[in-house]
Amino acid sequence: MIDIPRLETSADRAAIGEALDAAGCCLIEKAADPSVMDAIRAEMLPYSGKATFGVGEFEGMLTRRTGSIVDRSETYRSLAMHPAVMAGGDHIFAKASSWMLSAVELIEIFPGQPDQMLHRDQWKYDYLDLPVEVEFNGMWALDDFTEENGATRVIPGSHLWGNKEHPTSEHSTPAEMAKGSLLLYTGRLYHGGGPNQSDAPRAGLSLQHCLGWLAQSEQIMLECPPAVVVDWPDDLVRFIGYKKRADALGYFRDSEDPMTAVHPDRDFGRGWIIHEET
Ligand SMILES: O=C(O)CCC(=O)C(=O)O
Ligand SMILES: [Fe+2]
Repeated sequence: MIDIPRLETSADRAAIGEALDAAGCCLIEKAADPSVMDAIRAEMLPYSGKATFGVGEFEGMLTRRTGSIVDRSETYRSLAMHPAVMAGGDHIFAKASSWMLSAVELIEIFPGQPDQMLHRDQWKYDYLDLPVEVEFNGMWALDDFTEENGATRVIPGSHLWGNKEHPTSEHSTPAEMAKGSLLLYTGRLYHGGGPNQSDAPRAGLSLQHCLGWLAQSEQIMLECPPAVVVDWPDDLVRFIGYKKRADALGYFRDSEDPMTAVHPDRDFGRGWIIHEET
């Protein structure tokens, strides 16, 4: 097994692309200040405190998942388009018309939670052995991630495998990282939450991004309707889905741009052809 490529925050876009091609994952050490992680956690506390444990083994009966992060956490919004995320997504989806945010989830693995089945996130799009990457995901460490507290386990290089491999935990390695670090990985990489054998929960902010022509995992646009996003930067609003996703895909009303729903007084043009991100 190859090692997880570990990059400095100063790594350029090409280095991130090369690491993802080679390993299907990479880790950006201390990509954000730990205080930013604490702020996200504090903003989510009123909601995570009320969230319940998973109902199935995959979700984790001792794992708490809290969503709707984009509207609930202003601090996350400032991080959503982090340069490393954009570099990775632009590289993985280089041939696509567009890509976008698909889901953001606070995942807290509590003590006693056993390891999660190793899986490929893109199995959500049916159990197809897709020949291309259709998802690009990540995990912000809201705590220090250690093998003991359930650091996400990955199999570097497994993005090139097929669906028939049935890897077990021994084939994987824990993505140990300091608070504020960012693990990036593709939709075909085998990975899973690690077992928490410590005495405190492990919190991570799980990110998912997908090709523009796929359904988002989370109904982000229902959570963030036009009245909620009206004062947000245009690039963020587009990133969560208010955009034409490809030619003739994702238009609003009479071939209008979905941004018209947010800003009826502005002119975003009409027509099916998209001119951005092609
Ligand atoms: O919490 C983790 O470390 C990973 C969780 C995960 O991969 C998933 O739920 O799809
Ligand atoms: Fe996963």
